[in-house]
Amino acid sequence: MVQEARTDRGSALSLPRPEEAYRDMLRVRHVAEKAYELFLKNYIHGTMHLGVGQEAVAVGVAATLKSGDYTLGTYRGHNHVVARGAPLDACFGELFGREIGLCKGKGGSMHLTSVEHGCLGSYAIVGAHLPIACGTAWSARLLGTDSVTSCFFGDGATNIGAFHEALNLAAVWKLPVIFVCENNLYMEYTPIANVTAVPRPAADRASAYGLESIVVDGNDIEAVYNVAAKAVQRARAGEGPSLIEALTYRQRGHSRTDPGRYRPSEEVAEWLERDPVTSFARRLENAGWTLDELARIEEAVVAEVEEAAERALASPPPGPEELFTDVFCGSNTSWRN
Ligand SMILES: Cc1ncc(C[n+]2csc(CCOP(=O)(O)OP(=O)(O)O)c2C)c(N)n1
Ligand SMILES: [Mg+2]
Repeated sequence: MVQEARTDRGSALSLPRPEEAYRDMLRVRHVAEKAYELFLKNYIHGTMHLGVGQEAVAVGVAATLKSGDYTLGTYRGHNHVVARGAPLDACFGELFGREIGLCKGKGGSMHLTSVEHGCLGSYAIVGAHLPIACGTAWSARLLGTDSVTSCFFGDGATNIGAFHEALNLAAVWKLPVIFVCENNLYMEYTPIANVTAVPRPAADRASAYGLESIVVDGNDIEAVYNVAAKAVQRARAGEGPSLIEALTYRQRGHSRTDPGRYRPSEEVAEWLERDPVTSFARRLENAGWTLDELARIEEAVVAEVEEAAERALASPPPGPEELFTDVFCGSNTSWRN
């Protein structure tokens, strides 16, 4: 039986554009799946850190941002750059080291960057980018724009000095930045509790900087959207930073060399049950989308991802003349001025 689309669909959801958000979550998920397939075929050199299972954090926050807002993330950064709308062929091209890549193939998986889409870098040094996020937020103040910076990092970063320095500075200067800790229970192979004095690594430290303690279900895109929207509004109104701890789970190992066997199988199974993409699909179905429609949305995204990967594979590696371009920032680079 063909289901009829309901006319009031979506009215019970708190996300403004639920279908778009679903499409973005699927893009993020299928880019990761395709990247994994091509990694196994040796198209991606070095390692790669996937954010499969953490899509609701990236997409939920991105849905609260507008053009001109900044995003900084970690080596587990594909999700955030795709969620901000960077072209998929350029994302794949960067992973494959091709000319079409976001950084002409010179950065690779851990350094996806797209200034045009507000993505001011993915950083492989744990915690290093939090003070940089203070800098981009401070630049908005100096330039008199209403730009907000979103800064994503893992639970492990909360034990790094730079986390505390950045939080303190942002609070003292009331900087327009939202710090988002993606608490996925592990820092590489180490469970949080083994090396952290408090159970909630970010939220339990918020009061040290005069900030509200915010914990959110990071697998629930609506919940993420709601807390992020409030934080962004606060930042734009000049009321200073927020620190959000999003509880989530990386469904795969830390990087491609890690099968993740140190995790109890019941724990993995429990989190797979709470997969953010399928949970949101169920919610859309309850809100009036038909299963057919949801399937068609996914088919279209899969086709889009396949085509983007093909285009990237057809692109050549950067030529030797690119070796010294974009290495140092020239004085004519508009985003620095
Ligand atoms: C300053 C620094 N120390 C150690 C490492 C090695 N390292 C890479 S990822 C990682 C774990 C970080 O865990 P978390 O912040 O929770 O992020 P997740 O990988 O879970 O997203 C470590 C220790 C590093 N890259 N930088
Ligand atoms: Mg972690």
